[in-house]
Parts: sequence; structure tokens; C-alpha cells
Amino acid sequence: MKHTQVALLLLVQGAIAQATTMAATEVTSPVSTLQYLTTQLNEKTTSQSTSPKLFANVTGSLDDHGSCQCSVYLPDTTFPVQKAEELQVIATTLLQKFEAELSQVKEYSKRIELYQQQILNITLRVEHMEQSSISYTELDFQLLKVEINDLERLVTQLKSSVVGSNVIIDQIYLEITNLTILVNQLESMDKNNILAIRRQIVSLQNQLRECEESKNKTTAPPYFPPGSCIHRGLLNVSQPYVVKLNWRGFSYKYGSWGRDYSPSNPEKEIYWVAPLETSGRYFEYFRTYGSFDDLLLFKTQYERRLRYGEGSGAALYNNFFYYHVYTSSDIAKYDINTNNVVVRKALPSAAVNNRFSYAGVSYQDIDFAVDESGLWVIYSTENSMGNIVISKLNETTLDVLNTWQTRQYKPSVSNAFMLCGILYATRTLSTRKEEIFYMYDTSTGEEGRVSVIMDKKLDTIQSLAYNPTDQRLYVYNDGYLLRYDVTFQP
Ligand SMILES: *[C@@H]1O[C@H](CO)[C@@H](O)[C@H](O)[C@H]1NC(C)=O
Ligand SMILES: *[C@@H]1O[C@H](CO)[C@@H](O)[C@H](O)[C@H]1NC(C)=O
Ligand SMILES: *[C@@H]1O[C@H](CO)[C@@H](O)[C@H](O)[C@H]1NC(C)=O
Ligand SMILES: *[C@@H]1O[C@H](CO)[C@@H](O)[C@H](O)[C@H]1NC(C)=O
Ligand SMILES: *[C@@H]1O[C@H](CO)[C@@H](O)[C@H](O)[C@H]1NC(C)=O
Ligand SMILES: CC(=O)N[C@H]1CO[C@H](CO)[C@@H](O)[C@@H]1O
Repeated sequence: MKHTQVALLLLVQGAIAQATTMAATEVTSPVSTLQYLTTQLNEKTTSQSTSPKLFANVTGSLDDHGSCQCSVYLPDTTFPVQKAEELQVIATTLLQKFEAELSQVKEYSKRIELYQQQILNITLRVEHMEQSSISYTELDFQLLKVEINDLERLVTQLKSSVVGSNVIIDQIYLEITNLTILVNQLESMDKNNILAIRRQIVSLQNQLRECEESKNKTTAPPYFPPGSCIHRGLLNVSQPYVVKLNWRGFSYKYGSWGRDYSPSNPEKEIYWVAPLETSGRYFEYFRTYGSFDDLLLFKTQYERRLRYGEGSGAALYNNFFYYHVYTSSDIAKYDINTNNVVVRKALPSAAVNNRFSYAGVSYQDIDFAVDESGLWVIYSTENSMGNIVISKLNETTLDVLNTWQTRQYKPSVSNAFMLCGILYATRTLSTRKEEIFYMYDTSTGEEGRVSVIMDKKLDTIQSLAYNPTDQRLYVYNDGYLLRYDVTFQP
């Protein structure tokens, strides 16, 4: 019984080994091998069950130790069906494995055909490029190179996945290598260096695009239409644009200038320049210009005469000139078309006589300001102990409509202006830098800190005004007329 089992196992193992080696080595014909194996097994079972030999006599012998020994040949009918079945299962599995292998090989050959077609295509294109030496471009080469690289990669994969050597794949690999060399040769034969130039152009184009992108990022402040207050306040100011020296000359260091704001006709241009007498306290004459060009060319539209205005806090609003009347606490409204003072009225409680002027600027006790909502006046009172007081004026009557008390000491700021109902104040950082550092919102009564640096050309900002039409700041900088663009927080 033991012997039979051993023999049977050996037979099965042999069959497996044979099948495996056959499958591994002769991929082209393992079907026949397996079929042969299976029929053999079947034949064996059937032929031996047809001629049953049930009993057989055996001879035994006694060995030296007195044990009885005999050899027994079991008849073939006892061949275990179970084992045969196992063998058949193994054979079927092998067959399936082989079929899978075969379909993979079929897949490979399909792909190989495709690669061959592609290589043919590329070869044709390379030939065409060789013939018409002008028609090819850098792009052609790069496309070709990419395609060839793809092919090379695929073929390498194929080579490693197919067991043993394969003539077709080797051939493809060789062709690809040949193609690579050919394309490189073609490219290096480019006599006019056109490709090198093209590369430079591409690099330049990239740089340009990057430049443009970074430019778009930094220099595209959000746009807000003139006169609108839908933004969240001042964001930054530009570098100063030096318009020119004031019309009276270099020695007229003190004064003010700006642009008229007429809400009903915002595009209308009137610029005005009012230098103080060299004493720095009062002015008698100021000029208006009908356009910016006129201002640049000193083409005076009108020269006006007042008796007299004090300090550099005047403003032109809706064709009326508003100013602090010399040696008084009065404010006046002057019609620039009729050259008449139409209203003159005391500003209640205003501290005057250089009591609380701005830092570094004399006699600017009363500073007019114009913003999107109208006419304001920035000053101090004894009650406010020198802190800035803001009043909204009725421009027709010069009556105070409303007043706000800030907690910012006026003589410690260098100047101030109004923008969308918010007061902004500056302080001096150096002879070339000013900082907008303080704000007071009249709509909420809240004050706060900001930090916007304003470059300047000379030491002192004698006047500072905002114009809602062009959204610019106008600065009289020791005789020079400066202008800044304002950007807003979206
Ligand atoms: C070969 O090129 C032709 C035309 O250029 C194209 O229609 C065809 O699809 C290409 N064949 C392969 C395999 O890329
Ligand atoms: C590769 O190029 C060599 C020499 O240029 C040539 O002899 C060979 O036939 C080419 N092989 C194939 C597959 O195109
Ligand atoms: C830059 O902005 C301009 C117009 O504002 C636009 O036409 C252009 O496409 C932008 N460029 C990039 C790279 O975003
Ligand atoms: C403000 O504007 C100035 C001048 O154009 C610029 O140098 C600065 O970087 C800007 N600051 C901010 C925070 O955008
Ligand atoms: C300004 O005063 C004039 C004249 O008294 C009046 O008609 C007008 O309504 C006032 N404006 C405001 C905003 O109070
Ligand atoms: C079945 C068979 O052949 N049995 C024989 C075995 O051998 C003995 C003695 O030689 C015979 O008597 C049996 O008939």
C-alpha cells in the first residue's frame, strides 16, 4: 500500500514538472503536451479497469531477525480515482494559465504592430523633413522626440514582460534607436541656427508673460468711479508727480493748490494755485486755470484778488472759493465768476491766530476740505484743547451742520484731508517721507491708525487736499505743486 502511494505521488509530481517545464519553455505548443498528458492518464485508468486481475499469489521470506517479508502487487483497479481527479484539476489549471499567456502574447503582437505603424509614420515624417529642409520647426523635432521616447519606453516594457528573446521586439528597439540618432543629426544640421533663435524667442516670450503676469498682479488696483464711496477707504498713494513750481516762484514756499470739484459737472477742469506772501501768513492773489495744460503752460485763465486770505487751508468747490479771512475767525465764500465774497461768517469757537496750526505750518488754523459729500472744515477749539474738530458746513450759508471731536492733537499732525467722510491726518517721518497715520470716521465716530507712506520732494507739506473727481491728492510742497494718485481698499 505504501509503495503504491509513493509511486503515484511520483507520477503526479513528474506530470506537473513536465507540464510546467513544457509551459515555460515551449510556449508555442503546450496545448499538445497537456492534451497528451490528459489522454495518457485517461487511457491508463480505462485500460486497466477493463482487464481486472483480482488476486495474485506472492512469495514471502524470513529475514535474519525472523520477520516475515513479502512483496505485494496491488491490482490496477485499486488506482485511486481521487488522485486522478486532482491531477486533472491541475492539468486544467495549467491549461487556463497557458491560455492567459497566449492571449497576452496576442496582445503584445497587436501592440507591436501598432508600434511598427507608428515608427513607419515617424520615419515618413523624418524623411519629409529631410527633403524639405525649410519646412520643419523646433516643434516638429520636439514632437518627434517625445513620440520616440514614448516608443522606447513602451518597447523596453515589452521586452521585460516577454520571457526570452523576441526578434520582432529587438528589431523595433533597433529602429527606435536609429530614429533617435537621425532626428538628432537633422537638428544639428540646422545651418541658420534658426532653432537656437527660436528657443531664445520662446524663452523671451516666457519671460514677457511672467513679467506681464506679475505686472497685472501689482498694478491693477480695483477701479472705483469718481465720486463713489463703495470702497473701504484709502489703501495707498502713488509716487508724487511733480506738476511744477507755483506761478510766483521759488521763494513762495507757503501756499495751497487744488482742483475744483463740481458734483453736477465733475469733468469740468479748474485748477487753482494760491501762494501765500513770503511772510507765510496771508495771500492776496490766486490764479485759476481752465485745464491742466494751461496750468503747465502758465496760461492763466484768471488772476483773482482777495483782501485777504489767511493760511494755506483754502478750497475751491463748485466754482466757489472758500477761505479763512485774515486776522479773524471768519470764513468766507468767494464767487470766482463774479469776483465777489458772497457769504462771510464766523466759525463758532474756532481757535485762530496760529493757536493750533499744523506741525511745521503756520497760520493754518482753519483748513477747508472737500470730499464726495461736500464741504468740511478742519480746525481746533479751546474746548477741544487743541484736538482736531471736524465740522460739516452748509456750503450755501456756511452754517455748521454737524461737528465731530477727535482725540488727535492738531499741532502734532502735519496736515489733514477728508475722503468719503473720513478724516486722514499725516505726520512727518523725515525730510523726504510723510505718513498718513491717523483716521477718524465721521459716520461711526471711530478713530484708528493707518500707515500709508507718502514720498515728498521737499521738507514740508504746506497744504494737502483731496479731489473726488480724479481721486488725487494735491500737495503744496515748499513751493512745488505735487499730485498723488490714491488707491482704495476693495
Ligand atoms: C499615421 O499617419 C496617418 C496620417 O498622418 C494617420 O492617419 C494615422 O493614424 C497614423 N498612424 C499611426 C499608427 O499613428
Ligand atoms: C539602423 O541604421 C543602420 C545604419 O544607419 C542600418 O544599417 C540599419 O539597417 C538600421 N536599422 C534599422 C532597423 O532601420
Ligand atoms: C493682464 O491684464 C490685461 C488687461 O487688464 C489682460 O488683457 C491680460 O490678459 C492680462 N494678462 C495676464 C497674463 O493675465
Ligand atoms: C504703495 O505705493 C508705493 C508707490 O507706488 C509702493 O512703492 C508701495 O509698495 C505701495 N505699498 C503697498 C502696501 O501696496
Ligand atoms: C443749506 O442751506 C440752504 C439755505 O438755508 C438750504 O436750502 C439747504 O437745504 C441747506 N442744506 C443742507 C444740506 O442743510
Ligand atoms: C489463487 C491461487 O492461485 N492460489 C494458489 C496459491 O498457491 C497455493 C500453493 O502453491 C495453491 O494451493 C493455491 O491454489
